[in-house]
Amino acid sequence: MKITTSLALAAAIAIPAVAAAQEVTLRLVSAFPENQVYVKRTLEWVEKVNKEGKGTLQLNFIGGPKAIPTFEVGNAVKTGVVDLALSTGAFYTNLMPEADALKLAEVSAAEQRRNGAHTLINKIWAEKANMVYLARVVEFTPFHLYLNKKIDKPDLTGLKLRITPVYRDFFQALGGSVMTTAPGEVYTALERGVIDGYGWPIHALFDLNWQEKTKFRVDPGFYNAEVSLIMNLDKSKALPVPAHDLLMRETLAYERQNDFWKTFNQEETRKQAQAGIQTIAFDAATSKAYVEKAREVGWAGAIKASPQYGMQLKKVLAP
Ligand code: 173
Repeated sequence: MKITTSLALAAAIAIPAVAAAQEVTLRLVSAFPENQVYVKRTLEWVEKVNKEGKGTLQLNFIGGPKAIPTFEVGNAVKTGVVDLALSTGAFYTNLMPEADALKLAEVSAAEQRRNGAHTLINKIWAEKANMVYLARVVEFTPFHLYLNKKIDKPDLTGLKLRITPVYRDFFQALGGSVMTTAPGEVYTALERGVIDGYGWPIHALFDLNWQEKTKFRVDPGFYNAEVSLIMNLDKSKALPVPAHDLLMRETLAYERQNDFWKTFNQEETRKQAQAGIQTIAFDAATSKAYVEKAREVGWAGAIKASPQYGMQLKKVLAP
C-alpha cells in the first residue's frame, strides 16, 4: 500500500471519531456587573447549557466589566477576543450606531423573529460588527429618569445626569447636561454628588445599592430596555453543526423566558417605594408628551446616525 493511500485511509477512519468527540468551549463575558440580575439569570442559563451540552458545547463565563470594561465588550466580540457577550446595544455604539436602536422596539422579541426584524438585525450586526445577534433576554422593561432633586415639569435644565447613549438625545432635548458612565460607576458618582440623577430601567437598582442614594423616580418610563446575547460571527460559522444547533436552541429558550420581566418589574416598583424612593408624576397630557418626545428624538437620532438602516429598523421594530 502506498503511503498516501494509507494516510488517506487513516484520515477517513479518524475523522468520525474526532467529530464525535468534538466538544467546543466558548468564552462568555458580561458588560453588566457580575452581581446584577442579568448576570445571575445568565449564569443559571449557562449551567443548564453546560448540562445539556456535555460532549457538544460548553460555555465558560469569564467575568464582568473587571474582565473586559463595559464599553469595550462589543469590540472584544467583534475581534474574537471573546466568543460571546451579554450586553446592551448602547454599550457598543462605537462599532455601529444601529446598536442603540433596539431600545426603540415596540414589538416583542418573539414578534421580531416573525416579522423580519431579527433577520435585519443579524444582517446589520454581521456587516458592521462581525457579530451574530443571538437572542434578546431583557424586554418588557421601561427606562426611567431617577433624580435626587425634585422637578415639577419635564425640564432638566441645570441638572447633571448620568447617561449611556440610551438616554442622551432625550435628556438633552429636555435641557439636561449629561455624562456617560458604565453602570459600575454610578454609585460613586451619586455618593460624591457628581450627578443629580441617572437613567436606568425600572428594575435592578438594588443589585447595585443605588436605592441608598436615590430620592426620586420620574414616571412614566420610556423605551424598552434591551439586553442581548451576541457572538463573534467567525466563531459562529466555525462551530460544528451539533454545537451550533444547541446554541441556537438554548438562546431561543432563554429569550422565551422574557415574561419573567413583567412580574419582576412589578415587584421592583414595589420595592422601590418600600425603600423610600418617591415618584414624580406629571399630569396625563404632560406624561403623554414626555413619552412621545422620547420616541420622537429616539428615532430621529437613529435615522440620522444610520441613514442606511434607521428607517428599515423603524419599520420592523415600531411598525
Ligand atoms: O443605563 C444603562 O447602563 C443602559 O444603557 C442599560 C441598558 C439596558 C439595560 C440596563 C441598562
